[in-house]
Amino acid sequence: IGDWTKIEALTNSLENQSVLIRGRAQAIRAVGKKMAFLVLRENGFTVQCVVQVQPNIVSPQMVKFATALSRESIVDIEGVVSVPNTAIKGATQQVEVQVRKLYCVSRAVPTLPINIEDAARSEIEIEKAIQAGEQLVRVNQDTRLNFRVLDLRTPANQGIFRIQSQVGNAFRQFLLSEGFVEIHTPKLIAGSSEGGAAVFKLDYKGQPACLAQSPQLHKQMSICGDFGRVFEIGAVFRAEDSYTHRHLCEFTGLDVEMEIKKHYSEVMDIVDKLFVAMFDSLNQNCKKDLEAVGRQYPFEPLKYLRQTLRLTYEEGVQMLKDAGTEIEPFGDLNTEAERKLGQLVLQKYGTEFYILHRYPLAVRPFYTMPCYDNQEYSNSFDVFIRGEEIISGAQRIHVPEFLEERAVAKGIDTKTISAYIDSFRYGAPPHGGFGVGLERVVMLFCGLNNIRKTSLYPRDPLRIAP
Ligand code: AMO
Repeated sequence: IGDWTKIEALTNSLENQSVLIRGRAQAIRAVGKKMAFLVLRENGFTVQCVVQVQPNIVSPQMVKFATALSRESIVDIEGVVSVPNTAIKGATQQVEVQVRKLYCVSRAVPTLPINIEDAARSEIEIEKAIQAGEQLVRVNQDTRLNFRVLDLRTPANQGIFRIQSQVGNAFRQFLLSEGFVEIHTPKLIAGSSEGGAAVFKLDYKGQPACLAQSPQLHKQMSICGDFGRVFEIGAVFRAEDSYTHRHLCEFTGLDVEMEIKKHYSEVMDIVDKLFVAMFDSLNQNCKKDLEAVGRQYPFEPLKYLRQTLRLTYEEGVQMLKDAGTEIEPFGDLNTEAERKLGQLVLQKYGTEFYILHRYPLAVRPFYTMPCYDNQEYSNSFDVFIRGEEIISGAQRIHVPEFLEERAVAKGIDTKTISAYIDSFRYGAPPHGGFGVGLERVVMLFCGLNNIRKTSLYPRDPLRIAP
């Protein structure tokens, strides 16, 4: 047995050569008793394999065995590459493999809860198939998520999670190159880190505790521990009762915290450079994955500028007002207003990625630094892709007495965060940071309509399995 060849690498240049391949049986078709076609799939690439009776090489039993294989079984094949005269439909590779040996490595059950080919079709393809009178099962989201292991095998899902991997990779690479240190903060903590009630409570050996709503407290404390610039990629837990397209009960947070010399714009500078580098790297390194996603869920590439647009909250509210949408000057933007502003920004500035800063203080968490010139506003920002929030960030209050005062004003039990507040009593540099939702970045970059598509095994108020 020689080296393994990837199905992706099966091209004309290998004509007449022996190859050894492994893949899943995507489709099996018998032609009488002497011949069968087997389409094998590996990483989204497919090849047609021909099992044909040949004296001393392929027996009628082997053809029978191939015909009886169940879809999605894993099969090893040794065979010879041939180039047919006509184009091959239903396979990505335009060569065939004439099978000499065939082994079933792992057998799938005969009836699958999801047909992968049906699950991989776009809405347009489904409509066409229905019009053509084809029998097909529309696979709904719940069924996909219930049988996620099968659903993940579609080319679009393979693409989505490779893109997700590249987002994390680009985030890490960029920050390391800018002198940030990767940290790992505890997920079991004594109290809420964001204020508010959306925490999963648990019993920690007799003490009340909860799952961290963010690494907020400990990433700031790490700045007090003199790391200067830190980041984390980790799980974030929110017990929100949100049944929306963009909320999960557990998501992956990409968090940053850094010392500031003069102004919170230093933090926005990092957001700007980081995301332009990330989008560039996705467009360069994930071309095939983006195409695979786009084939099932068509989308336009994200429009972004080389230098990210920054608007103040006041400017955003004014744009909305000018377009006839009334907004509370010191309230928050609701989803509809955010989307509307996204459209207005695209029309005026030609970008779908921008920063909105100087939010009203009243709508930001207790640890947010008010603006020096007007205490009704704060040194904070949100960042949007296609009119939806992907990042919140701010300069933090580093004066312990003031921090405590703000926490009390927001109704927070300061006993549960006393170690956090105390860490500012030993000298604390001015600092700021931001938190990004990984699943939201992938969802919005790819123009997808639901965050469950970009979470490997999503957790929402109704789902904790698989
Ligand atoms: P915030 O609560 O805005 O800020 O969260 C930061 C980012 O995380 C994502 N996000 C979510 N994603 C999926 N499901 C949810 N339920 C959910 N909630 C939030 C969003 C959001 O922009 N500590 C601050 C960040 C900071 O200031 O550093 C925080 O957690 O993309």
